[in-house]
Amino acid sequence: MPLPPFASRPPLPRVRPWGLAPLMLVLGACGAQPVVDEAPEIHEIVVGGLDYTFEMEESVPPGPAKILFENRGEVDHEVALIRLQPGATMAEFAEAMASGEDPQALTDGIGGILIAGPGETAMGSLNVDFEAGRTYMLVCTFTDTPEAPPHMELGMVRTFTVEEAEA
Ligand SMILES: [Cu+2]
Repeated sequence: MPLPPFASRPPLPRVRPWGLAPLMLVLGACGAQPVVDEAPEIHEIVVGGLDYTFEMEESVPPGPAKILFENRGEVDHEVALIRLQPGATMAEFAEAMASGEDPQALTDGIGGILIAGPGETAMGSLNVDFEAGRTYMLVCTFTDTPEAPPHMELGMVRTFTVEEAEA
């Protein structure tokens, strides 16, 4: 069966009152992970996007993980994975965003972005190596109309922690 032409897909309405461009600048801080001989177990994490919240575990084990994104809502959603600086909080991040300040100083790398339409699972996945004891943040910056507040202001922002490494 031939695939439908890509152009037939209606464009996703997407308005970003603030871009993730500043956060992209910290991409380089993520660093490459060394290749090891023994393949470690990859923890699969499914993030659910609802109108307007994220569903996932409160904490995850350290080490390699694969993140999938399921949109369980009725509007388009994204999930951006951001690692916070040690000690930085989601509240500080939200405050910086709201006041128009650059929140980059509070972040320590972005793991990528997944996008999914209503009822869909994002085509790709994020492969990350979770650092023990760190706090990561999920955020959706989409808005439903140009006048509407970004989803993060409606509740689509949350953090989760990575468990300490086993002694
Ligand atoms: Cu959203």
